[in-house]
Amino acid sequence: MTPEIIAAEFDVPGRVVTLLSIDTGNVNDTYRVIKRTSYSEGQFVLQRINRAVFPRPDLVMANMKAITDFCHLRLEEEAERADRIWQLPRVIPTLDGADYFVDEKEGHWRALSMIASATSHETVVNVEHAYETGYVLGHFQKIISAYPPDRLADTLPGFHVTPRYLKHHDEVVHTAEAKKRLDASLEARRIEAFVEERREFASVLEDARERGELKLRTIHGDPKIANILMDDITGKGTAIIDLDTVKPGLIHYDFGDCVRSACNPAGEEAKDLRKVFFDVEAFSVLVKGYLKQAGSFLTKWDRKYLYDSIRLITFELGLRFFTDYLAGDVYFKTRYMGQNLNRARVQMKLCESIERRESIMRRVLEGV
Ligand code: GN1
Ligand code: MG
Repeated sequence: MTPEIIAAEFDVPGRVVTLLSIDTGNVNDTYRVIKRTSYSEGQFVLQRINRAVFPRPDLVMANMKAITDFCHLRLEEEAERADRIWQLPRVIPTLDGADYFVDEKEGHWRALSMIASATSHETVVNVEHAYETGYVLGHFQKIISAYPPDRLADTLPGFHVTPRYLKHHDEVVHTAEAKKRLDASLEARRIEAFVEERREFASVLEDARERGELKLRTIHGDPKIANILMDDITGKGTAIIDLDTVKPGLIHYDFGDCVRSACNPAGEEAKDLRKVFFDVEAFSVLVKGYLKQAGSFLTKWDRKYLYDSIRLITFELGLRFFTDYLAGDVYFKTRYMGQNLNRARVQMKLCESIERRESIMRRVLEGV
């Protein structure tokens, strides 16, 4: 079945005009679908869930449906008092009323409503954008933290549990493929040494969780800057998208991921490493926006680990890209040979930059 035929299986009026591929995601296949009737046009997002990453797409969809229904109710309730119109994609049912469509090859497809007149950016474009990025994350966390995490399935066991990525790395590094790639590249060996030097640090959040200092909550899982949409008309944040990793986790995974992606002006795919650094100015503004919303629910312990979460999630993503490179590029989609190694280099450079700014970053986190 072609994506065009699958698009017609969802409950949106009209005929399919075209499908435009959106290739910014690293995991799922995503399309923008345009449908027309004789009097109007409707657009939505069509995605094939990556089965190699999400072995149980049915549970991903159950989580997504539960959390979006919950959030839509809350957003409606607060609409009168809100300073803006908050939006969140809705799961569009199939013509049979299901939350997803299964094709003849067991591919799982879903349709999501499109947030119109809003833009996603890979990097921070100005001060207001940095503030709004933190504000949107804090607002979303505030809403979903009221949703009991034990009602959600764990769709990706070990997701953001850094010691598990380290263990996986340790298995992969001994394979023939990894040895070949390490032998061939000085850069890969340099990253390998970088990982070794930070082994101890990898368990900082999980140790705090085991000690009971940090608790599992409902989290987004992937709140990188590109998943936070800015309203084209007002310039304010309006929605957070990409909800397939909503599940139980630590809010620190989200904070760290949002900050590492927003405070690297060169972006995740940078090729010139000299342009990669941690932008403390964007960071201090983002933190202001974040705390405006999140200040009310963060505990003393939550605050204590905010700095570590930024360093850790940056390191973790570097490690994930690097391990995938060593494994032969089996998890993240790539467009050129060596892309995962390059992505790893970017995150590790950023991690180094974060480490060098630790004291000022801690002051920013305490001072607001
Ligand atoms: C992946 O596909 P995308 O871009 O939404 C990944 C995230 C990474 C991100 C880095 C399920 O997300 O964890 O932070 O790439 N998602 C999964 O860009 O592994
Ligand atoms: Mg994602």
